[in-house]
Amino acid sequence: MQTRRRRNMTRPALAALSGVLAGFAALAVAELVSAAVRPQAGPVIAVGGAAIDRTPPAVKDWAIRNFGTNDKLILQLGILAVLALFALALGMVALRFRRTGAAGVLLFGAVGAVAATSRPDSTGPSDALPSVVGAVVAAVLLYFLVGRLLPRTPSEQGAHGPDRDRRDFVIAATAVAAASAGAGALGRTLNASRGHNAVASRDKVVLPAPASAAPAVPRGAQLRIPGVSRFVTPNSSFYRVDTALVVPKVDATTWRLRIHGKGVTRPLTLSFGDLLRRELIERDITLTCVSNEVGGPYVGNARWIGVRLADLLTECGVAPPSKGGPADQLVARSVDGMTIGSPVEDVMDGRDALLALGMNGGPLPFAHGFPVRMVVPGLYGYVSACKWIKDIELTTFDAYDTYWVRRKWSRRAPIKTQARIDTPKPFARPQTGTVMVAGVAWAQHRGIGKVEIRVDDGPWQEARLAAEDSRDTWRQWSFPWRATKGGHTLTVRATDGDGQVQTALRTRTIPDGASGHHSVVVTVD
Ligand SMILES: Nc1nc2c(c(=O)[nH]1)N[C@H]1C(S)=C(S)[C@@H](COP(=O)(O)O)O[C@H]1N2
Ligand SMILES: [Mo]
Repeated sequence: MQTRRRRNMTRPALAALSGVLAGFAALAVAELVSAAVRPQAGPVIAVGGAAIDRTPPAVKDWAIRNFGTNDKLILQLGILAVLALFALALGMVALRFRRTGAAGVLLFGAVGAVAATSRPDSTGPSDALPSVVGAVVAAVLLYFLVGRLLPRTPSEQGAHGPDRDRRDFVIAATAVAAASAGAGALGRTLNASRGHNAVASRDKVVLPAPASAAPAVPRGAQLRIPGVSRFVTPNSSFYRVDTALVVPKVDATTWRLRIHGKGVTRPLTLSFGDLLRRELIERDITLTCVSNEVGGPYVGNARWIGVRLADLLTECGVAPPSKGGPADQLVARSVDGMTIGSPVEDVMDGRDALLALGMNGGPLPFAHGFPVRMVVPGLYGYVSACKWIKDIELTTFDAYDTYWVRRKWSRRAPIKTQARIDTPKPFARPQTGTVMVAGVAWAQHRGIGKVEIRVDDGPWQEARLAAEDSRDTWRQWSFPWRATKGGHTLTVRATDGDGQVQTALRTRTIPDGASGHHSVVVTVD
């Protein structure tokens, strides 16, 4: 038997297309299977999550800085682009070596399976299924599709000739594409409706009136100057920083929180209802991310409702180190495998460290930790604000390093005093005359005592402070500047409630938060 090879350029191109179609089919089937397993077990999510965990801190910081909350979308698009390239290549390999090409597809499935099962939130070997089933289907399809491209023996070809072969391929490829699109869409829909119970449980939440309500925000805490941040950040514009590619949708009715560990004489397991029935307090607290650059956007202020964490810990028999307790670190674990470590001393020193159930008048949004998260005034989010919390373990800093600490961030990270100029914006062109310079300053739990502005290399001049809400919130300030023609640099610095002046020393965000002054360059016309 002798095979005839048609040497034209379209065959490699069609083989590459077969690779891409097989890759598409793999992802579509994986999506469908993940709907039966767990949405987070899908290969792109799993590989993306593994990539996030392995990204060097500097790169992660850069990504957060440049893509903001889009960093996750960019990552997923990147993964898809890499997959598409390999799929192209495998298709072309399969034209010469059909089995090798198909085996290559299986190898990709193995990568997805390993990533999915080794995620910290993995629920077991079933997490490998989306990748494995997707890859097996894709390997078979690639073998089959490329088979349509191989010339048949003259006897097989019979009277029909190469045109019939080409038609066969087009029909097969179209069928694969259509079936994949269908499977993928169905998987998407099923995955979207999986959060149904969680959504229903959130819709049913009615937060009781807090026993201790937050005092009304003083009139005058919010300046009426265009361009200044809203004093209370609406949930829809509250910054979001986390490692979750898929926002965890937790069903509050089955959610439990366990408190256990060193020095815990009475371990507790609490339901959402248990927390709702406890004494609730309401507080305004400003959250800040350690990845916030000087002048950056990762800071927001909200009105939280929650349970005082110190009371719960005391009930469990926990004592702070200063009172002889053996545990100096409280490790919070989330349903998605995040670990966040806070000093027990800080949590129990009288500040309003909360297990928060509510944010700005409603239950927590899913993206901000529904059903329960931690909030501790004065500590950066990565050492205090665990979202989707499910477990609290008392331990020591010596015994356990949390997620970010393993990635070279500091074990302890109180929020550094910062001031930000909200208006004028960088490179603005205001008119000569009085220009309102205004913004926010924060030094949570110490409060803001003073804000000063410097124009070019001039002296520091005191800005006017807006009313203070609490020591745990940011504070607005303004400065009427007599602007003169030409280019000017405006610089701001704050002094905290303890009288400590914000340092001019510029540091990076790693390892414990950026320091230095924010400045804005403007040209006065
Ligand atoms: N489960 C979980 N909780 C988390 C994180 C996370 O990645 N996963 N990120 C922390 C960080 S770094 C910050 S700054 C705050 C941000 O909270 P927000 O997204 O509600 O603003 O959440 C903290 N809690
Ligand atoms: Mo953060």
